[in-house]
Amino acid sequence: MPNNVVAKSLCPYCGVGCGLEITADNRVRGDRDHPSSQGMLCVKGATILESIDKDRLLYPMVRESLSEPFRRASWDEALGRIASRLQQVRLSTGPDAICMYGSGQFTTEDYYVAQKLLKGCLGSNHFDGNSRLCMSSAVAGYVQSLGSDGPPACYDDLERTDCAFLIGTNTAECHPIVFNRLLRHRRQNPSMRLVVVDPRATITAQAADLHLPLQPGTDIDLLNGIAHLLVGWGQLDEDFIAHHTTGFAAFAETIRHYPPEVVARRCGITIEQLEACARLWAASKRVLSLWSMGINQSIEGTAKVRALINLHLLTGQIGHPGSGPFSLTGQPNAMGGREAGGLSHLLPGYRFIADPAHREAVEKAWKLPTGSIAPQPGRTVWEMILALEAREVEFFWIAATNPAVSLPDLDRTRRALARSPFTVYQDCYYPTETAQFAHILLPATQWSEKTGTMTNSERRVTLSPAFQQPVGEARDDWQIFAEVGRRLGLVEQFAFDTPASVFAEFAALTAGRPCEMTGISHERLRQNGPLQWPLSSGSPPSTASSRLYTDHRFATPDGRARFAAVHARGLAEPPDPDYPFILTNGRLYGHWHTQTRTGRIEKLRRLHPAPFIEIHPRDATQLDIHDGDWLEVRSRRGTARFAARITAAIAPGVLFVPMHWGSLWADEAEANALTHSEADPDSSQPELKACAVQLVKVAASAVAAAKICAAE
Ligand SMILES: Nc1nc2c(c(=O)[nH]1)N[C@H]1C(S)=C(S)[C@@H](COP(=O)(O)OP(=O)(O)OC[C@H]3O[C@@H](n4cnc5c(=O)[nH]c(N)nc54)[C@H](O)[C@@H]3O)O[C@H]1N2
Ligand SMILES: Nc1nc2c(c(=O)[nH]1)N[C@H]1C(S)=C(S)[C@@H](COP(=O)(O)OP(=O)(O)OC[C@H]3O[C@@H](n4cnc5c(=O)[nH]c(N)nc54)[C@H](O)[C@@H]3O)O[C@H]1N2
Ligand code: SF4
Ligand SMILES: [Mo]
Repeated sequence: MPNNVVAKSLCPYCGVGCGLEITADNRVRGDRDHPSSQGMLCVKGATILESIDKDRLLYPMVRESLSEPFRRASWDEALGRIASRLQQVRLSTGPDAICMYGSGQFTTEDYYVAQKLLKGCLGSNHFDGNSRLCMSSAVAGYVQSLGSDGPPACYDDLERTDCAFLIGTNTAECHPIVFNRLLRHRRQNPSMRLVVVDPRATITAQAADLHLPLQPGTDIDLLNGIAHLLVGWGQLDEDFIAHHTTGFAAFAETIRHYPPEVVARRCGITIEQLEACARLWAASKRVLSLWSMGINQSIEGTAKVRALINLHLLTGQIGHPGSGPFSLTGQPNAMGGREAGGLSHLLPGYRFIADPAHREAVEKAWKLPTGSIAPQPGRTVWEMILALEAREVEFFWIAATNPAVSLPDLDRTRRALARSPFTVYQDCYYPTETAQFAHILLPATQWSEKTGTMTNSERRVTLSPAFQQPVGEARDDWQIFAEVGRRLGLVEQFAFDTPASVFAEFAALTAGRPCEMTGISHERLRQNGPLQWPLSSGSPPSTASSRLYTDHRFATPDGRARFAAVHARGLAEPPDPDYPFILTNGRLYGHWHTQTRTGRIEKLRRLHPAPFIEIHPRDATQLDIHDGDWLEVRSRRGTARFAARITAAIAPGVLFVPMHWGSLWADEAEANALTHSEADPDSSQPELKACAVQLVKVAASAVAAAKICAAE
């Protein structure tokens, strides 16, 4: 370690997973030795330390009902209340009344102990993570097409591709270091091409060689349309299709229905744009496709992912350097969450609750009697909201996520949260919007104060060590879960003394699984630096990048990847005469989600001082809207107000608002006051990216009056 560096760590924001160095004078800089980021860093990683000591939740707080103020409590009292309530609910109503909602901002160790507590000890599979809102369509798409979850590509491929196909990702703002690596590669290899498919001319799209500004929700039309052209031109890898895939005939029949004129019309692009895009797929030896929420957050998210993977199977572009489908993971440890079984249908080691052999293997490892893990998958987070409405939940535990801002249809969400008879909320900051729905607040340590591992998008595990003292009485999430397990009587099962021992037990459970990590331990990570899975205990730790399926044997029972025959269904809530606009939403470079950290950093607040709504000049002229005018946006579920930003970067008929401003940070500017909860049938991921809205111009004085009323 360089001598002025006190710790090497990992950025706790996005799934790029940049390596950080903390210097003796308490600054953060990029770690040049980290293979994923090679010393680079964006503004969020660079400023992270400034948020650590602001507005922290310092000690446990309790209250009997939501109408009372909180009072400070000891850990002993808070944990005692939790354990006795859990015991009481378990013995009276049963484990189905117990739910936990966690997060891709947990470490793998936190996730693992939470699974053991809920699914093992309490017999409740009702653990879901906010990855349900984020990566679950990618997970379902990988499983259905390739036989297992797990992104097949690696960041090295960013520098080996001939054509990067970016669809539904604003990589420049949301995965900046991935984007930097792509741009650097293109500077050195001017023949490399960058294609961006996004209804908005984002910063990412502005850098593209070809931007397809498609109508929201028409990705499957586009992807099937590209396949239609490739097949028509004979641009397919027949050998690969014959030996390594199934389902080609049904796929070929489906894409017959996507001729260019139909596709171009539906997508709102020209036939020339479509053909130019298909020609790039045909001409490039190595196409790497990157995607994120524009694909996943859709009622057909899984089918979109599969339609994209189809193109890779059609052209044999997978398992080679520089090519393959590559989901950009949102949160820093959504990957680790999937590995540890952190969704309501999963168990650790990429196992499934529905599979009896998988349940048995985990029960054995957990030294629990056969049948301890319930056979039915648990509730997804939206099903938890519905169960709260129906008063079926008697114990609700929320940790490391802020659902009173980030779940869809907030009016309904908040009413459901308010119905919970007992909610524990475990976070680092106070206040957050969700705290008002809690009966018990537990202060959690966060990045810099706790040791744990996270896995980034390229399957690389990095150790994030504690290098400073926890603030107040905060405790690590995994420790809190383990202590509750011990109080419930499972002393042996929860006898972990260090995060390294938690990781060791988890890694043992990955033996022989696609995400094998038996060759990874805290000690090896300390000695060797970040390591990619799969890595078995017999293999030497290697820092070389790895990809999956290099032998073209896939994780399906017959070893073949599966083509999907999927038709486009469009948006759940298309525009109509009453609600004529499509509202989409997303992220800004400097802010992170609900601003719990970034809203407390001066530099980032100055970078993005206020929410706004983007509207095309044509629509603005029609409605006599000028830059800065206040607009009320109404959907069937709620309203919000934003200052207009007129820009041709958005398609006519489409509007964009940032997702970052919850009720703590602005008056009535919540994207999710407007969104709906319709979700993908396979992944249960809600279509957060699109809903139908109407626009009403409001006088500035009306906005000011509303603000005064709200303040009173
Ligand atoms: N700065 C910053 N970076 C982040 C985060 C953050 O909060 N702030 N969060 C992290 C997390 S958890 C995530 S999940 C990722 C998200 O990363 P991204 O998915 O890149 O971010 P978003 O802005 O949510 O949405 C991406 C794009 O989808 C487009 N889109 C909308 N509808 C459609 C459609 O129907 N089709 C297509 N093709 N595109 C569409 C939007 O116009 C938008 O530009 O970012 C991660 N990185
Ligand atoms: N409209 C709309 N809504 C969206 C999206 C969208 O694109 N549009 N995107 C969705 C997606 S992809 C995501 S990922 C979600 C994100 O939504 P959330 O998960 O609600 O957002 P965050 O603000 O990241 O909340 C994380 C919380 O965890 C806390 N925290 C950080 N570290 C720790 C820790 O170590 N322990 C504990 N206990 N707490 C910790 C932080 O203080 C913060 O309060 O939003 C979803 N909602
Ligand atoms: S790109 Fe992502 S991981 Fe890297 S510094 Fe920025 S927020 Fe952190
Ligand atoms: Mo996400």
